[in-house]
Amino acid sequence: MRIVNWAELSPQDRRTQLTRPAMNQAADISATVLNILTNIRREGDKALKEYTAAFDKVPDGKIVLTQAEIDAAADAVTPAMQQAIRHAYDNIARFHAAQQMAPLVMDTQPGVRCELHTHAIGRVGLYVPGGSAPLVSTVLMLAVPAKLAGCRKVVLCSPPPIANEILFAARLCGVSEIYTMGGAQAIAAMAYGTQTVQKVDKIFGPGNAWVTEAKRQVSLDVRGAAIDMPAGPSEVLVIADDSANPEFVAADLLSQAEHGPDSQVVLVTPSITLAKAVDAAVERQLQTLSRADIARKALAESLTILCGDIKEACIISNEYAPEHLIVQTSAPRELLPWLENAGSIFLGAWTPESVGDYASGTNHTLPTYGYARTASSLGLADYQRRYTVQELSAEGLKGLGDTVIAMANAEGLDAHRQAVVLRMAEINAQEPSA
Ligand code: HSO
Ligand code: ZN
Repeated sequence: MRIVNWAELSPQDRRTQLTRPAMNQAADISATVLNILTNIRREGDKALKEYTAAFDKVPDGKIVLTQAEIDAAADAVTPAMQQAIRHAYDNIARFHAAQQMAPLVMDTQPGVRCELHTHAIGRVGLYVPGGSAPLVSTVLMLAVPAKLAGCRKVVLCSPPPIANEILFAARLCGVSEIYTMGGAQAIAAMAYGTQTVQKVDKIFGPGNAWVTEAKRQVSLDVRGAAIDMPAGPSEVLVIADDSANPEFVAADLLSQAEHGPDSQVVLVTPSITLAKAVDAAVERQLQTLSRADIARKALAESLTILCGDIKEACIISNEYAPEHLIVQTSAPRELLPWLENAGSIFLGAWTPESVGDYASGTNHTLPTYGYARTASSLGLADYQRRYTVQELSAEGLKGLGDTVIAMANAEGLDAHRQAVVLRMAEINAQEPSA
């Protein structure tokens, strides 16, 4: 991995080092994606069939899986695998169920009641990518909170052939409908609906550049659907000091690097000894990995930053705002107050990113590409909307009316004023005069 010394870099160079590579395909594919979206929006199933035949190789347009097909595939999953998926499911369900917010009800002044409630988003669509690694964990991360939030309709789509484990997890989570389709056409079908595919209100899940661009476009169209979050390539930043086990650090960097050639991997450490030991360990461990080719490509773009001390490491991490932040230092929890921008934080030697990716209970759907500065990790709240309620008694309106009248006067909005004045007059008329 390339090593840079933070103290020797100018402010401009520091910014450059922390800049992610541009996601430059977006411009090239946006016109094609728009075309797919428009055709499916206008022609529904007819266009969808053509795209799924061309891209997903579904020849007869049969994209809906029957319950019998789902059952046959799910039942074929080995008992050991079923047990692992159930174990992960239990932890994820426990952590997400606890996120349910109690309604907020309060009187801001006597007779003026204000309430904050949540309601599940009605229909959600989950996208689970196919490709070289079928992400069964992603089914759990997307579908568990959807069901716990109480979404009425939870549909899932994934390009064929859908792995049995994905279907087992989807059935376990109570997904209502499963479609074998992928790519921009899948996003379009869920966002706009077709004769076969139910329109959804919000779309969740990772995907390739086409899926990401399609999600972006439908989220900007009022006829389309909302989306979970903007997405970029997956990434990890590790803060480590001399106390860290270089083999552990190397393994964590590699588990990110194996996701894809565009994965981002950054090590920040004040210790040149550790940096060198990690580098050697990465090289050794690469020999044993099935996806070493992919990992090598990601590592070629990756970076080790030598910093002055651990506090500076935190500042660098905040600047980068990583999706995953792993802290392997002598007192990792003490750094938490310093760490401002990260999607999910993994504290200490016994907490590899893998546990959060699969089964600790936290969600692995996280803001990438620096969006961790403002965006949050996926949770129950993303499947709900908040709304407020207010109710005033006559006493409440009496106590608040003059303020509202004064403000309506200031804004020159007579009808607003009148709505209060009329009622105040009625209240005064009803009150027995003293
Ligand atoms: N690290 C990925 C999630 C994942 N890892 C799924 C393994 N399977 C993005 O957070
Ligand atoms: Zn992962």
